[in-house]
Amino acid sequence: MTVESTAARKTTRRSSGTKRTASASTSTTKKATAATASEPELVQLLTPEGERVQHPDYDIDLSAEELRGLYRDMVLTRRFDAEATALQRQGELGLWASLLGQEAAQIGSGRALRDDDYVFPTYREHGVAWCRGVDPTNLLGMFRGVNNGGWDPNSNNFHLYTIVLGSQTLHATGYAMGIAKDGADSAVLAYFGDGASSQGDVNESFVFSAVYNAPVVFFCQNNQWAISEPIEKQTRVPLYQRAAGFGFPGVRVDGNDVLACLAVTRSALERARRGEGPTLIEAFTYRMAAHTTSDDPTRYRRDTEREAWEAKDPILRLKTYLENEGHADAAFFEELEAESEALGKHVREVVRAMPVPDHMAMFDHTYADGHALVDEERAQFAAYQESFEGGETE
Ligand SMILES: Cc1ncc(C[n+]2csc(CCOP(=O)(O)OP(=O)(O)O)c2C)c(N)n1
Ligand SMILES: [Mg+2]
Repeated sequence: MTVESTAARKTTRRSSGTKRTASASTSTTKKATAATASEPELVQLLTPEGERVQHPDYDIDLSAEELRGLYRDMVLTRRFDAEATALQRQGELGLWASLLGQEAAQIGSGRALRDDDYVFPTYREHGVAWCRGVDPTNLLGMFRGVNNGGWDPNSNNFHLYTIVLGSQTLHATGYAMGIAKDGADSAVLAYFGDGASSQGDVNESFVFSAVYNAPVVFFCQNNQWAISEPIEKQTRVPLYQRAAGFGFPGVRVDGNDVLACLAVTRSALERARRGEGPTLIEAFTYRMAAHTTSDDPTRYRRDTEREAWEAKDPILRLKTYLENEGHADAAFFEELEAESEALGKHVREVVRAMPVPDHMAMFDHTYADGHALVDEERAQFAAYQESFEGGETE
């Protein structure tokens, strides 16, 4: 069995002439959590080779049906994501932020939630949205530029996508403090990235949630990059260790292991429900695609790094496990393939049929009661539109 030794990744100073080395090599240790002073512990229940391993603090007992469900979630999410990327390339979307490689982190954590829990996502949580039952086509309106969000957050307890890095962690903390005041036992799950961990907002959220014992779980997807900035530019210590300085537990989980992500998130949510306060989960994963469709990662990272992470693919390892254990047969995989095709077709049809909104509508919901400056901008924009021959342009 091979266990990822995440901290084995060596970094070199990237001054002129030196290059960043590829990601972690694998070791042949039998223990699930190889840890030395320089190698942070990583919770793992399913190795990259699809072998089930045990962890003393986290375990999970799932039926074959539940395992197939997690696999289905990841496959359909990846398919939806690929479709959205293609739609952007065809000019149907203005932009897309792919989750490729992060399916296990998102499905594992998303499936740990109860219906009454509340989620505050970034802009990349398409897999979590799927778990919350948000219609995937609703995720595309904002990226097509036809609406400002696309869904009612309170319908699925899934807040709107948030672009301003880290700000949603403050919203999550405030919401969690509200839950505690109401005396409810729901919990809040707040997502953010390795880059966002440097934001003041995130650190302020840690302070408030710790001091007020707020029922919030911070789920950091450390996908190793913040656009072109590597994780080494964000922190001197493994991110999960920061939690200790704020007075709550932090744990690093294999973000490409859906079982471990589910087990760790479930445990942290239960802790929050018991009134024991926040937890920081660092899901150690990798952004396989570009930051967004506007980005070209070949400008700042090496192909060998991506290749090393391909061997740790979250979907492949669960497929291997399902097959080896006899939990899924050929018919299951064939049906899922057909379901993926149907989802792709549906997404394409819905996006192309999205109505073009009135140009002036973008001024409507900036303030609940209007604002003089917005009125001025509305008037300026209307005059600009009128300046074209024949009046307003399409
Ligand atoms: C406050 C703020 N600063 C800068 C940006 C521009 N920006 C958008 S995404 C991004 C990188 C975020 O990286 P990370 O938090 O690791 O999330 P990832 O995109 O890798 O999922 C930056 C700098 C922003 N949206 N908000
Ligand atoms: Mg990142």
